[in-house]
Amino acid sequence: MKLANRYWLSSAVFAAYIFVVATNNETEEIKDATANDACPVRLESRGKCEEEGECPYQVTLPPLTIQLPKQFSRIEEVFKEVQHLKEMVNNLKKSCQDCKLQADDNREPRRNGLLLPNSEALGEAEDNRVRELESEINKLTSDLKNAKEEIGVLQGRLEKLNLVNMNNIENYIDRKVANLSFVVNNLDGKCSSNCPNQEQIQSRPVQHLIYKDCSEYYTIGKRSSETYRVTPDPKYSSFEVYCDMETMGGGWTVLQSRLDGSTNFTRTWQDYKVGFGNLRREFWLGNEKIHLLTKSKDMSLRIDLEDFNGIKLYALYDQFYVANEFLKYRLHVGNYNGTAGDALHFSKHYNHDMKFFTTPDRDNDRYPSGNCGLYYSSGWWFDACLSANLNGKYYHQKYRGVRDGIFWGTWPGMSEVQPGGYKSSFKKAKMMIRPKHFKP
Ligand SMILES: [Ca+2]
Repeated sequence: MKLANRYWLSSAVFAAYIFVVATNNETEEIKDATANDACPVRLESRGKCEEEGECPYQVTLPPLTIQLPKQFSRIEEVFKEVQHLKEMVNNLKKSCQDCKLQADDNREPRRNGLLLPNSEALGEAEDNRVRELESEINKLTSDLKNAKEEIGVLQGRLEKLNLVNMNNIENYIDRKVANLSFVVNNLDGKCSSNCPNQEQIQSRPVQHLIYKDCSEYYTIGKRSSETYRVTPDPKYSSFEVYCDMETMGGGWTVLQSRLDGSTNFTRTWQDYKVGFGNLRREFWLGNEKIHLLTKSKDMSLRIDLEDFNGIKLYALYDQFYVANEFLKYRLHVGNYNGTAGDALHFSKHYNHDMKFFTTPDRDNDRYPSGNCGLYYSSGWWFDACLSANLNGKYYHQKYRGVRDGIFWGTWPGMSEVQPGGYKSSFKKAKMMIRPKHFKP
């Protein structure tokens, strides 16, 4: 650019000179100069002509001074400024490149120690890698957020599940049973109001009436203690029970009896469910039957005990209910009265109320390190483990070792036995129920 400008300036000066010469040819001054020998402009041939018309000539021009307008001096300044600006631009360009290289260095200085600042391809690879990492981080952040939301949902479900605990289920079932009982009773009423006429009755075979428990047999005048067939729930088949028609007025349905050790009470879950033994001697009526007998009426439980010294005491509970198998035949017992003491609610740590049934082969107790049913050789509503167990082994006299005999923790002198000392057992034990509001 500088050269071009100089060339342009030289051309302009020469053109101006030619112009002056051409103009002066027509003037008086030129005429005078031609006449004058001292004329500074001379045209002369040099050497011989090789051919005609092709002789070399030279023009000798005098030194020429032209007064240029002031603006021409600006051109040189402009050249200088332009040159200066160009240098500045080049410097800036270089600085920019340095900056970019430095930035590339700082972007990922530790990448395997192989970063080559001058390699554009590698720089591009670095950029791609950074973008990949950013994408991965975004994805991980999104996943984390989703996982957090899922955890929140699961926690909510867990809290709801905790609310639906066993008590709620049991209450729900109880309400359903109460509703069904109400409906059945209503249907019974409708049936009796639409009784068939006398001829129809006579033409039919004689139908047996249904008795739900021993108290209803008592009500129709039965006074002898023996076995009777009861149907506590018409939806299930009837079964035999032993009725005590003497104790406290009678009307008792016996659930359990111990008197001579003739029946083994170390039994399985299934045995305790359906019942075992001899109804006239020793037996367990069966958890399923006990549930049916207690589920639709408020029942009282009476426990009679007799030790080998001939002492007879009793415990009476105005509340007694055994839940169904789904609820592991859970015991509900309360409102104690009597002489033997409330061993079923012995203390805060020994309480059989609201406990599930446990057998040697089915651990539902509250003892975490083992099975109380297995350790004490019986099926019972064990806590962790016991302050009462009427299904323990039958000992005919005092015994030592594990207290796995028939046991009632509030019996006089029963809890004072030293560990390893002799333990008392019972000669007789009996559990029986009748409706809470029954009046013999
Ligand atoms: Ca256990």
